[in-house]
Amino acid sequence: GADHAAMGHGAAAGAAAAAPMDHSGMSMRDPNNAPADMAVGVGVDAIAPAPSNRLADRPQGLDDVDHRVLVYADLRSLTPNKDTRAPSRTMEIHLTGNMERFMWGFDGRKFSEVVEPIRFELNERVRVTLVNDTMMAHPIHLHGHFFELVNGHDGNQPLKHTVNVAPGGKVTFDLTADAPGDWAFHCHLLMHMHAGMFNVVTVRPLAGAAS
Ligand SMILES: [Cu+2]
Repeated sequence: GADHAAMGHGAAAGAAAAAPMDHSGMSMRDPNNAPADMAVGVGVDAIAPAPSNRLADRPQGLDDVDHRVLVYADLRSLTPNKDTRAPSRTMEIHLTGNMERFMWGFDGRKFSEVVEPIRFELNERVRVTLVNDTMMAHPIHLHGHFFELVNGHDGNQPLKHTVNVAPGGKVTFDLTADAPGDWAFHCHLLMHMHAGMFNVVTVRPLAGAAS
């Protein structure tokens, strides 16, 4: 029920105008809330104005149940995290879509429009934040690696290869890019992946340092 209500609202907002406004006349996709290289075009019907960390929130469909619900903030790794280096770089990736047109992508682009993969240096330690600008949850999956969810359990951050990002939410993970090669990175709702919410993560030694 909640999903359909949210989707209906998104479709209505997207149909209202080329540059959708909310009921108070504010732009629903202010580029100031997006990374500079994000494509804010027809593939983006909204940009979250104030994305929040929702790792302690119950997921959709379990918000009203009267039993205890396990949430991401509860999870701790059994063994201490192996890579204790602080991230040397941060990156923000937006999960974007246009509900009415069933367009999905990262940073406003579907995979067929993407010209650059997401690049990591081999063994680089990076902090990646996923921002969900849409009104649906997206389980985002990276092949080849386990990343650590930044959920408050410093040193025992849970290891994941997929994380469900709540609507209007953001999730941060620390990644040690220790698997050289080209890896799929995509929403695990496969119709979203097929519609374009997909990119390649490329892990390479520094140029000139390759053996
Ligand atoms: Cu998705």
